[in-house]
Parts: sequence; structure tokens; C-alpha cells
Amino acid sequence: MQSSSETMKAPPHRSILHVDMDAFYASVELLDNPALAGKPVIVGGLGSRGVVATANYAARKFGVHSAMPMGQARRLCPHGHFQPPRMARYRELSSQVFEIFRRFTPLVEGLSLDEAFLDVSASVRLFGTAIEISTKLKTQIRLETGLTASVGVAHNKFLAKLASDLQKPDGLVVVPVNRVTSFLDPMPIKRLWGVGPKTQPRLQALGILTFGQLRKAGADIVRPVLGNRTEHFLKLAAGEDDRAVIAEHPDKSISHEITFDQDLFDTDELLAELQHLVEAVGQRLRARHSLAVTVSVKIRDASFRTFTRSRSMPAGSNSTMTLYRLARALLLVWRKENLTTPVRLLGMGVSGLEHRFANEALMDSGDQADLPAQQRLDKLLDTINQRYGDAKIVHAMTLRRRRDRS
Ligand code: TTP
Ligand code: MG
Repeated sequence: MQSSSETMKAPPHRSILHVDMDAFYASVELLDNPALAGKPVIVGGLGSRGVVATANYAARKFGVHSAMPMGQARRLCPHGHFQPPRMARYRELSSQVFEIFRRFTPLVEGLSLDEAFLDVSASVRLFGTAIEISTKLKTQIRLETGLTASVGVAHNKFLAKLASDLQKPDGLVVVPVNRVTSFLDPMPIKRLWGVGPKTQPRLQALGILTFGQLRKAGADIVRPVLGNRTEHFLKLAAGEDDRAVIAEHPDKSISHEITFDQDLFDTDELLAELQHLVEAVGQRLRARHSLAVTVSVKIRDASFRTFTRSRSMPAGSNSTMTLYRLARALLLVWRKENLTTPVRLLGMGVSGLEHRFANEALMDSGDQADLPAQQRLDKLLDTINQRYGDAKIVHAMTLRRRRDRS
């Protein structure tokens, strides 16, 4: 009889996506500076001890790669464009991309700014097969951000991650369940997670260069090299991996949105609605003594196209006024590009949350522009609203807008 832990084993047919943005930092630089099109672009530390963070594919042709000393990159590619990283901007694009991921499944596990696992097993009925979801995801990322991503699709994390790397850039590689062995066997051993530059030569000395050779060698041969991790590596080399996709803590972001009974055209009305959303988000932030670094605005138009715009601040804030200023600017920029678009849904959210203790949050919102009076007002309104229900009392700008409308 099977033990209960065996019967509880992961379901055999999960659909896992591994999504990884192509030459991420360099692609963002190309996006923001179209004059660089076609040129090798190298991002990293420009000082004497600087290293390459990443290079676009044009620069990789010259042999430039991540973690290479910058001096060497300059010698290999003297006509390239070299520039220091702009992390705030990369974070901004990253949260935009992650927001797109979450439209397809709540099970999104971020590994870094440009990379995540998505478990889409339960999304198939809504959005189509895992392959269709991958195509939609790639298209949506390209349309909304201008960036390309590579996707690997498989029934577990390990296979999906290997697959996403195989056809970069702009790749989509699927590993069907019945093709796992032929997919894995030719893979070089260095692609096995955890087999580092010390272990590789020792396996090579045993004549093991590929996953297939490792699998066929068997435990007894490789145990002297792999020790107590032998079974683990053999399982991976056979494509077995039952780790679940662990979604991020749900409180990493807070958002509110509203779908209008009738589509809204009027920018002032949109701004008034936006402020209600910001009030609600700000209250929740302050209630949990958190500060947010990134503000985003989501707009869905009458034909169900969704736009997201986000920006990060140099330091976290939970002031309604500060969050509103940024959200308002984002909405207005979108409005400029979409002058006559009727709006069906408006959302506002914050992410990059930092926790502060009550006193600290009160003393220092991390934002020089916030006056203490503003913080006192936020706190007063929060207290009143907690006592009398949701958003009964709002900041004066909302009242003014409301009066304007009536
Ligand atoms: P990667 O996804 O490893 O690389 P990439 O997105 O630049 O290129 P690829 O198309 O091969 O995926 O890393 C994501 C970002 O992380 C990368 O753009 C820059 C940063 N990074 C570093 O800062 N240092 C490093 O050594 C690596 C590998 C990445
Ligand atoms: Mg990448």
C-alpha cells in the first residue's frame, strides 16, 4: 500500500512556464534610447573595477558577457555603447511585466527582476493551452512594454527553466512529457543546477559530459563526486522535479480598481476616481505601517485593452498626496497618448512595499516632499474613517473635484 505522503505527491500534469526577459537591462536602454538601435549596448560598472551586468545580443557577438571585467569588454567591443545601470527604471519595467504575468495566474514566483515561474495549470480553461498562454503573454509584454521575453513550457520548474534559455532571444520552447529524455540527454552537464566549475571537471574525468551520460552512469559511479546530493542530481538529470511554484507573499503589493457602469471619457472625472483609489490604497498602506516604492496605474479601455504605467520613487512613501501626485502624472501621460479612449476600468496600485514600525512610519515617510502636516492629516482621516466606515472623509482635492462635477 502507498503511504499517504506518496499519494499526496504533486499532480503529474502541472503546466509551468519559465519566463525570462531578453538581455534585460540592455533592452531597457534600447527602449529608452532608440538612437542605440543596431549598436552593441553594454550595461555595467564603468569604474576601473567595474564588471558587465549584461550586454545586448549585438555585443555578445563580440564575446562580451555578464560578469566580464569592463576593461576586457571595452577591448572586445570598442565601438559599443557603455553605460551604468539605472536600477529604478529596470524595477519599473519589471513590475509592469510581473503585473502582466499575474493576469494569467496568481501563482507567480519571481526569481529576479527579469525572471519568474508561472504555474498556469488552472488557467487553461480561461486562457487556452499553456502554449497559447505563452504566446499571449509574449505578445502582451511586447505590446505593453516594447520588450521581448523568452518562455519555456514544461510540466516542472527544472525543465521549463532549461527550455526558456534554448531559443533566446524571443524564444518559445515546449518540452512535451513524452520528449523529456530526448530533450535532456544531449544537455551539457554545466546546465545542471548546482554543478559548479569544481564538480564539472571531476565528472568529465569519469567520461560524463551530458545529462544522458550521467543518467546512464548511475548512482554508484558518481557518488564519489556528487556525495549526498547524488540522488538529487540523478533525478534532475532524468527531468524529475516536483517543487511547486510558490507565489509571492500577497501583501507585496496593494491595489484597488473600479469598473465603471458607463465608460468614462472626461479626464477630470478620471482624476477624481483615481484619487478615491489612491485614498483607499494609502489607507491600507498606513494601516499596515508600510511604505511603497512603486506606484502603478492600470487602465482598461472599452475594447478590453489593458494598459499599465508605473514609476518608482527614490524612497518609499505612504502619503496619499505623494502617491496621488505620481499616479496622476502617470494617468495624464497615458491620456496624452490616448486622447479619446473611453475608459472602462481604472486601477491604482503600489508595490515594492517596505515595512516600518508605527513610530518610524509616522516620523519618516522616507519622502522629503511630505510635510509633517500632510502626515498628520493622513493619520487624522484614517482614524475618522476607521471609526465611521470606508472613505467617508477624503482629502480636500477630492471634495473639490466632486463639487466641480455636480
Ligand atoms: P539574465 O536574465 O541572466 O540576463 P539577460 O536578461 O541580460 O540576458 P538573457 O537574454 O540571456 O536572459 O539577467 C537579468 C539581468 O540581471 C541582466 O539584464 C543584468 C542583471 N545581471 C547582472 O547584473 N549581473 C549578472 O552577472 C547577470 C547574469 C545578470
Ligand atoms: Mg534575462
